Amino acid sequence: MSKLVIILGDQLNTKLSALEEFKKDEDEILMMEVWDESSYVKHHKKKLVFILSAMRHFAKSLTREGFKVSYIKLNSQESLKSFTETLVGFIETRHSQNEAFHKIISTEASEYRVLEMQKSWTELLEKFNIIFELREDNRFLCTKEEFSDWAKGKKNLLMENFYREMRKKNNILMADNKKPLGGKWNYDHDNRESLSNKKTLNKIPERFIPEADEITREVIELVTEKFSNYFGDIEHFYFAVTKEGARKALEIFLQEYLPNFGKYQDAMLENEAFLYHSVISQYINIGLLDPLEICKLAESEYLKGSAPINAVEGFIRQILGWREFVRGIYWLYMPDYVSSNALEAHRQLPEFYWDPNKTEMNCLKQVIKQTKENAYSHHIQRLMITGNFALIAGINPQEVHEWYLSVYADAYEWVELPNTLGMALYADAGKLATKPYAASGSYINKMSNFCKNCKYNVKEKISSDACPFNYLYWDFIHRNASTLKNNPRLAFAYKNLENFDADKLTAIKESSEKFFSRLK
Ligand code: FAD
Ligand code: DLZ
Ligand code: SF4
Repeated sequence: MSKLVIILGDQLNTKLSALEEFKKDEDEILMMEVWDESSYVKHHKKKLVFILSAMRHFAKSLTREGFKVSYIKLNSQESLKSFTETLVGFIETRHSQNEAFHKIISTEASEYRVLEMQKSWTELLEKFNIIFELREDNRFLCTKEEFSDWAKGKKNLLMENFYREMRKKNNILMADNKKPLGGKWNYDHDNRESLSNKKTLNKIPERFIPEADEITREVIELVTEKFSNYFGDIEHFYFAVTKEGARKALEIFLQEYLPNFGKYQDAMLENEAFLYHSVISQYINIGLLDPLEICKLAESEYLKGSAPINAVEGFIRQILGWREFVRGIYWLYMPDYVSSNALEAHRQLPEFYWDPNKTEMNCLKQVIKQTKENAYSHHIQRLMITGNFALIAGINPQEVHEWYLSVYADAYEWVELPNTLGMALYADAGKLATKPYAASGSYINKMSNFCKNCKYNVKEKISSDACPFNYLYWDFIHRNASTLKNNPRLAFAYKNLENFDADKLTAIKESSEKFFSRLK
């Protein structure tokens, strides 16, 4: 009797724990495309094409390597609503053909929702006399247990401290004397240059775009037919869908973009969605790239002298530090985390998040337009434009969460939720970030060229053509004083607020009210 290994859509890697001890001559793999996974949020069409095409390519490469694979396609009879129903249907068919599995193995799902489902399979499969084994996810550098051990007894969980531990544990950018290479742990201060007035623009290299093959074209047809009402443009699909393609994209990034990654990490430009970012999160999150290998390759660019320390350290910190840290936070606080709303924000998500033509605020229009086109926007755009607006306008965190989970090709709840609820909205009362990332128009004007083409005036604070970020920022600070004023990182803002006279405060409130009354 053989074993069946289930591989989920974001587990596309042959080093997956569920595949350990796999016997090619006896065992079998099952991969399932199911309706529930396509519809738990209305995923961006490019995200759907990416994941379904990558799953199909992975199954094909497994077959080529001699694995026996059963693959259930979304538009086939066997594909049912959920993983559970589809799995049961599959086992029943095999039983009716006198083919039985004695054991089913799976790697823990990356998201709470699916992990709970997997946990129910032990009892379910007993009825079929099948043992179910659920293995730990080995695609992360810090286990859930290690993270909760690290967090134990700490009043505040600081990413920077966690990151240093990860550097030491994985021996990345470390000198022999256990000190950081280059002398400093963190070069963030060197990473805040703007690009808004630069000739350097001409030098941003062209992006690598692999050609869509027959499998991808078939998935594009499927998504066009079945998910036409979902958000996002399907045209100009540009993601790699194989391990080799993702690796090529990474190598091009390391050679052509990494040297400038640090310096311009926070910069934003109209019509330049990617700048010097790596655009690889979607590949790492589904298993096509390995996080430790990426960090080592980036480190070697520094050791070879091809990229400066601020760029390499900054890039590695995102993967070894932030990525692992947000996952740790997710598992430490789920399931309650998803419903947090510390700032009691209840306003509904404005329509323009789904249709950029419905706003005249150019920064929001441009970032949402890029999101619609690419299923991508870079970190500062997510945090300081769409996130910042949702924060200061008091948009309901659960609605914002659903938006971020839908619109980006790299979005899975374990990584999206802490970034949205914790980092962008401070809805978790500071479990992830030490302060809310609230900012007025002057930050956006400093870091981008969006304000040059905006109907609003970024220099104006309150008048009818004033940039809404300016008065909404102070309205936010004032509105949330009881919760935030003792935060030492906001001391400067609250000190300023104290000096506002009553008329100024009234004008801020009135402009904000007026803005909100027009917001749909
Ligand atoms: P780069 O800027 O080139 O960074 C390199 C890599 O570092 C990324 O590929 C990613 O794997 C990792 N990384 C960087 N920042 C973070 C972070 N804050 N958390 C976790 N990993 C990070 N990232 C996702 O992968 N999925 C999401 O659903 C997601 N949702 C987000 C929602 C909000 C509100 C915010 C503020 C951030 C979110 N991020 C998310 C984090 C980050 O914005 C993306 O990882 C990054 O923009 C991906 O683009 P890139 O590959 O070009 O990254
Ligand atoms: C995101 C996604 C989608 C859209 N479709 C599928 C699918 O049909 N089959 C599958 O195995 N995985 C899919 N995924 C990824 C899963 O949602 C992902 O594996 C879980 O979210 C992990 O918890
Ligand atoms: Fe955005 Fe204000 Fe600048 Fe317009 S003026 S682009 S709304 S920051």
